[in-house]
Amino acid sequence: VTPSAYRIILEERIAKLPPRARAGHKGDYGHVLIIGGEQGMPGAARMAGEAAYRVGAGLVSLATRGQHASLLNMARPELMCYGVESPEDLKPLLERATVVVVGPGLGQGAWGQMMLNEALNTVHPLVVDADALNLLAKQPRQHNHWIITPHPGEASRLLARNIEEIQANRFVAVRDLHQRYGGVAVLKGNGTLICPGDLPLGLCTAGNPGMASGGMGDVLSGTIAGLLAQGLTLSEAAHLGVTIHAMAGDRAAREGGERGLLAGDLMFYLRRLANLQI
Ligand code: B4P
Ligand code: MG
Repeated sequence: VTPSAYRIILEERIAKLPPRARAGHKGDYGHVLIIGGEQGMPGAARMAGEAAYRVGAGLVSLATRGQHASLLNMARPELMCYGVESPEDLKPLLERATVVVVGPGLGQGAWGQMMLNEALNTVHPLVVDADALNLLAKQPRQHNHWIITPHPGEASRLLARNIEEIQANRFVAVRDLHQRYGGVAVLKGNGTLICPGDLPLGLCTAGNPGMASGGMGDVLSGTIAGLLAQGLTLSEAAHLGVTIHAMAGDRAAREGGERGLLAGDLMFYLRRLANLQI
């Protein structure tokens, strides 16, 4: 990759969300469905869902394990939470959604695989993260209507090369992810890279190591989905989502320091950044 093939995310790449119309209603701002929350991991789905709301999605539903549905609903009552145990349970939820996220806390068991298979039938924009990526690595396929958001560990499985190799050649890796899987590829980490396919690579210089803590990735996938729900394209949502997620992490770290930063601390700043339009 030559230097001219990539550049820092420039302002022109940062799409603006239009102001909300005076008579706007929740149906105008999309319906995000988050699929995840296998046993022991309901929090991941909750954080993705909350982030989608905080950047402006009109409605957010969670499709999760049956025993987690009421717990998640109590934890964040604005989230509509459905216990799903079969593809038939998921179908009507997929029909109502306008954007789908699959992966946060999905696990790699039979339930997760079943949910992923069904989610891949959607015709709507799809964000694929976490264990959905680990499952995808076992059965690679291409789509043009998805954004994949691997960290270097997931990228190593998706590309069948070791993490050191990925990290030493991140620009090559993100392009290879796009070529092998289609859509928009986001390679997370210090200096997150975005390969939209039709534009030079984007590099995000915001973010900090305080963000190396559980749940940060789930907040990113929900953020991107919330932006897609408001009508941004895959490429616009990936660029704006990565940028405001990293900036929210920087603002939260400025307040209280990097160490001890929690993914949930970003929510307050995500809302501000989604409104301020950086
Ligand atoms: P998992 O155990 O699968 O982690 P996870 O559940 O996906 O975590 P989460 O969803 O909270 O965070 P994510 O990374 O998705 O995998 C962790 C394992 O993967 C590690 O033990 C390691 O083996 C490997 N791995 C992951 N990242 C690695 C790296 N950078 N180098 C080497 N090995 C790595 O999302 C985190 C979010 O925070 C992203 O948006 C990311 O860009 C941001 N972030 C994290 N650290 C940052 C930093 N230093 N600077 C800027 N942004 C940062
Ligand atoms: Mg993750």
